[in-house]
Amino acid sequence: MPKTIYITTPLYYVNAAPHIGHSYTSVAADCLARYHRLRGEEVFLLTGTDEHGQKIAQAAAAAGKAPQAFADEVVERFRELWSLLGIRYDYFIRTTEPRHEQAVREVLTQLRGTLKQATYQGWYCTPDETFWTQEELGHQSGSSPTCPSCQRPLEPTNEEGWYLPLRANQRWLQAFVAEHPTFVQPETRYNELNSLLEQPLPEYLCITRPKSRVSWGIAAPFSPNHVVYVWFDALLNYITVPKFLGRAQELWPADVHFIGKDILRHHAVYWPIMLHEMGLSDAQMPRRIFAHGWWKIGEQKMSKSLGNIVDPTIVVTQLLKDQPYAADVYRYFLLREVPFGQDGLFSEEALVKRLTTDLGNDLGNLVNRTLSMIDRYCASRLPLAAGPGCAVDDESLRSLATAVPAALEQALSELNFSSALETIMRLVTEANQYIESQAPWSLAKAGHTARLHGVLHVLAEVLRIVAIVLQPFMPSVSAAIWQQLGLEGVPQRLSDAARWPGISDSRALAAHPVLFPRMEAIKTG
Ligand code: ME8
Repeated sequence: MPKTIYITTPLYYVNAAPHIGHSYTSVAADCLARYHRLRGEEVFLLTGTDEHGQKIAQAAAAAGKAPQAFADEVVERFRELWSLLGIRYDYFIRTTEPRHEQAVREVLTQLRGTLKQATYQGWYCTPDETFWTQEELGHQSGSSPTCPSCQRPLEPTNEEGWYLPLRANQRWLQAFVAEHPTFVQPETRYNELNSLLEQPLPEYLCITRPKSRVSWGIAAPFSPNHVVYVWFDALLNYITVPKFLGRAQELWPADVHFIGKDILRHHAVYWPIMLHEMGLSDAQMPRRIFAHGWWKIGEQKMSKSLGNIVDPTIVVTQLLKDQPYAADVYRYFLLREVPFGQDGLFSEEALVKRLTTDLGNDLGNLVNRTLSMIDRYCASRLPLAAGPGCAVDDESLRSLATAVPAALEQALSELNFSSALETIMRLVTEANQYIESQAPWSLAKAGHTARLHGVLHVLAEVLRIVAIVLQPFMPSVSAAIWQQLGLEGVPQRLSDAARWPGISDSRALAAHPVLFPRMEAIKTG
């Protein structure tokens, strides 16, 4: 039985509602999952929320709520957003789920012999829930160092607890990373990991917290005075879920962990070391970690704790309120605007520009013009026959269209979403140019009916292919194009995209309202 493709998102903290950054990771993960399903593969997409730790406890206290009640409320914001954006996950794990808590305790019990009990002196970043040793802070000395990752002030820590050996695993990890050049992507992050590993790692990672300081966590099984460090708890979800669902054989190892570059160290250092200590072999390590870039506002990372966030729900339901496929417009923007892996600047102007140009002027226009001409010149029925004459033009568009699935495959094997969309949109542009060069209205005037139907046949086939290949990116738009063409259901198989012709009976078009109403409607609406 082929392995089920297992894709994960980070477990987002429930200290505040989700913003564009969170939606980015989830949209990318959903797009990849949909792509594999379209290829006929079995896929399991795991997402969820990270609900323990000091940061959540503090946010709950500030809201005057108990941590669990607070988490119960915020988690709904994530679920609602994923539903709004068409994120189709197979399981939603909350780290407060008893089955997960139990599994974490079991792992700790199993690791008890390798853990060291000691007192830790160092620095702690509460917003990142991350320890830093004086060594790692390098040149920063004195009493108020800042976090190397988020630049916020660190708090001194002096804590008795249990420690996972990091440095003892460094050689193993270095060798593993060297032998698996695609373990971390993109290449910049792989290089970042290698430079990190060129320096000595801290000797240990403290994986417990004294209850006296942080009570909101999973009780450590062997110490009544400690809870489990939130990162140790959360990372384990990737393996606890397949285990408690009884699907570990089929799912593990994870194929892609999607993360942002802010949590590379946790995923590419702590996580493999945890798994290695748990006795997993090299072949059982996660296959790929992709650390994408940040959405920024000006020079700063968009972040809940910096308070400079853009709420995706507002973008979709207010800014794009007149768009029938608002969520897809938003998905398109995120995946097309910035090469996956690089940072991007979010602005409403940039979003509206993509909507107006790529989607309105190019894609929407192609669909609308083609279907209106089929209405007018073919009595609203899809023309089946290839036309006489101009075979060279037809052939060039046909070969471009039928090559798109392979190009998509290549781009998505590298998780290059923007390049995949660029390829699809190139086909759209070429098809619009084909309309100009073939001028169906002139063919109609001159009475060249066979050629006219041939041109519209080519265009209908292009639309059919566009509907299929757009499916992972814009599922509702894909379904709409498919239905407007009068085809049944929704695109099911990527392999159908390379077939030409793929429309075998002369179906009647369905109603075809404009897919992307013009910009003015947004402004005045
Ligand atoms: O780190 N741009 O949760 P978190 C792009 N609970 N992506 C962004 C972003 C931005 N400005 N801001 C956040 C945690 N993200 C831990 C994870 S996993 C076992 C535990 C995305 O709520 C990006 O994927 O802070 C980043 O890694 C994640 O949200 C962090 O979410």
